[in-house]
Amino acid sequence: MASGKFITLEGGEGAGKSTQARLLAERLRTVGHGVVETREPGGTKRGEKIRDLLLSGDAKQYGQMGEAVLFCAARDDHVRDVIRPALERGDWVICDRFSDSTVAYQGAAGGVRPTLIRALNRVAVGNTRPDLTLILDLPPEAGLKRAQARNEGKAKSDGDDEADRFEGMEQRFHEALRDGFLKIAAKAPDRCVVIDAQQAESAVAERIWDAVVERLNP
Ligand code: Z5A
Repeated sequence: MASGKFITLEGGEGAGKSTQARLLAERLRTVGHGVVETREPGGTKRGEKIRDLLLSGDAKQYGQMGEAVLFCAARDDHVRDVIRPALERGDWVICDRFSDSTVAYQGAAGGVRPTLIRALNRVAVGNTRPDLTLILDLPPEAGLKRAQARNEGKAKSDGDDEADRFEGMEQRFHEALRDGFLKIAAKAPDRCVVIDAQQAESAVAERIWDAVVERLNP
């Protein structure tokens, strides 16, 4: 039934996903597509409440499995209320993180068994799977430095300088995360394209546009 296209951006902290999601949406609009920009966790009022719980660290007490369930509960709501209806209208959906983040964060880096993550994602996602996933790859130190610089800038303007729940994890976690995303890409080459996110913003945007043109012919 769906006639729009579903693109997800994935990767570690500070890889440039939000920046590139915005640039890609602008470019797709200029060629005449309706575009819905959204993110996970979140994307709906109920999902944003779950996001607050997760990113504040309040959900840490439930353990990695409990957090995986919460990410997937938010995803289920998001897919039903926002993503699927937009695709059915013929819009293009650009989502900043999606199911691969649960595979990488709670699975590869967090230690929840892959079969459990797959089962949760199957329930939340159903047939609404991405047409294209852009995996923005860069060394964790570089991404964390960018995220930190952005947080410091934000702290100056709104007085909130906290790193979120996952930015505060140790180096080993971020290495496992990067490895997890690269493994996802290697297992699903028809859906995933790895983008070198160390380049300048404009160069990353061009590489992303090339991938979108090649895979989805916008
Ligand atoms: N999470 C999970 O564990 N399980 C799940 O299933 C899901 C999510 C869905 C969401 O946090 C957290 O939830 C996330 C994973 C977890 N972990 N954390 N932390 P979020 O939405 O608040 O943040 P994020 O998704 O991790 O993204 P980010 O760290 O905020 O960064 P980003 O979106 O990839 O990057 P950005 O904001 O576009 O750029 C960061 C800074 O770098 C900014 O100042 C830019 O101007 C700059 N930038 C961007 N591109 C460049 C280039 N190319 N060169 C130089 N500087 C750049």
